[in-house]
Amino acid sequence: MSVSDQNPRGDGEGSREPSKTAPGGHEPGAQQLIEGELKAEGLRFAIIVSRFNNFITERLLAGALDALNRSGAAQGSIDIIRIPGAWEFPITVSAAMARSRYDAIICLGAVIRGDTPHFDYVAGQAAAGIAQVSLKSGIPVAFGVLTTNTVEQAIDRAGAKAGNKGFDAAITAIEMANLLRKLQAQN
Ligand code: INI
Repeated sequence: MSVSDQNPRGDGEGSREPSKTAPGGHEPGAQQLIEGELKAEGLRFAIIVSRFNNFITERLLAGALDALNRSGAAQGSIDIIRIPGAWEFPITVSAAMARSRYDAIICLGAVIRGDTPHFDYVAGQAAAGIAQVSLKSGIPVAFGVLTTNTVEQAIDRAGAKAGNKGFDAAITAIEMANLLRKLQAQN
């Protein structure tokens, strides 16, 4: 049941007024719920995965593929693009978008803090650059790039104690691709 089907008590029972339904399927003045389904059928994805800290990023990739396959992604609908490190995400996302082939892009990487300020430059520029190209193109980009203080924290987020952020990023990509399709179709 969508929010627009519910009465003010939110239980879907009683008090629903008949015959005021607008052509779009919702009552005039009522709230309309717009959200993306978690179904990957008919969608095409690029997964961009960095080799740096690959003992972590390969686990993120396994999680992302698991999520896409379990959500119904078709064979041949997923391209895997490998890059050296997180710094290379923005330019690669931009080039992938230029192919006009993908409904969503998933970035998977691991930036782990060391003894120098290198971490801050790499993590900061990767995040800012990815956000910038995504906003410009209108294609959703899921940020599955770990930024952690320790290797243990990265392991926890790559399939151990704290789930798998690659899986989570792929689910987000599916939802956002479906949501943007819907919003664009309603224009
Ligand atoms: N790249 C990462 O993906 N993670 C890191 O933790 C990292 N550190 O710490 O240096 C890293 N550096 C490499 C960088 O992304 C570029 O590939 C490199 O500077 C070449 O442009």
